[in-house]
Amino acid sequence: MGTFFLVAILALGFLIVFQIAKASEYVAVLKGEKKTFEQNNRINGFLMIVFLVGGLIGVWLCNEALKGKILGEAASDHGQKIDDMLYITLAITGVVFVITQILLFWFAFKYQYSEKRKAYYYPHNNKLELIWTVVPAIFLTVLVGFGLYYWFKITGDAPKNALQVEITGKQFNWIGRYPGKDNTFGKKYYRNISDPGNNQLGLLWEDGATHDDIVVGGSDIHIIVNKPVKLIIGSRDVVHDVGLAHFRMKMDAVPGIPTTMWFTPKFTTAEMKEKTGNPEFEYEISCDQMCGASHYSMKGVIKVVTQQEFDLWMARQKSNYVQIQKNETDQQKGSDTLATQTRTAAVVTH
Ligand SMILES: [Cu+2]
Repeated sequence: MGTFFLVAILALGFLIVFQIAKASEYVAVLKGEKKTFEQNNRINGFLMIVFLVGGLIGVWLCNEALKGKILGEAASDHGQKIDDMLYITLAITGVVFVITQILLFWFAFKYQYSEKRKAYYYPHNNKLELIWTVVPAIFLTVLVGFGLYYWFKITGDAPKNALQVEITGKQFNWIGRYPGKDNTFGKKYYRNISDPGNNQLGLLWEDGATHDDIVVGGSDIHIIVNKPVKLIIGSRDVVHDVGLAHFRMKMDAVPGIPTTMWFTPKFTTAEMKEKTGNPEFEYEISCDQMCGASHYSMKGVIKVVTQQEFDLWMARQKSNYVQIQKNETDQQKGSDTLATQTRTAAVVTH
């Protein structure tokens, strides 16, 4: 019903504009072309100023209305730098925007057609062209240069003491892995992936380094405050993207090609709960790449905790290998008990 009304309103609007245009054509014929032209010219010139003032007020109002509604302070060291770059870029382009818009509309108004004036023919000026090419080029080079510098830093070598966490995307959630005590991620092979067999990452058990690897769900990834963390990102199926808006970080998760990025979180989840006044606050991992029907549901959580809390949490984790061994023993025990029960039952009935 709503769509019907919308279409009806649009059609009606079109009809009205069409009728007005037609009517003004008849009026022009009656009044004489020249007079109408002059009148239209004045109206258009005046509208240029209306657009200029209205537009600039709109920009200011929009800014006021949305102030404080964006993500707030960046929660990582690199995030802070990225925000600084964004604000510097906004300030420079903002000043240029305001100046050029004022000139554009003001000139259109001031130099509207007049019978008394003849246009000055001025087709070429090398000096001017050089200035308006070189000056923006310098500014853009500096901005892009800073961007590249931080990009190489974020994707480059992490500090030696960095915590290593592997994040793997799949349709439709995340899997985290820690290297365990040996600080080495064991080998994996995609053909070994088995969800029913509790080997979500396809770890190769022949490689001893896998035995202490700890695999956690995408809502249970823990990292340490004020300690660099290196994320090793991959995917099990299609291209996903680890989006960490609060840390201002994001990186594609590509099957077969590990990508990395590192940063240092500045506030624990608990501190952020206080800072934002939101007791439900969590650092969210969103998938920033359209990856299929349930793409929207790929929410993961990164918990930023103190070193002490992290150690306690880590001590409680069992490696994927140990979990599988335990399951197998339990199953073994289960079938043994069943066999004993059947035997006992057989003896009783006898
Ligand atoms: Cu995804």
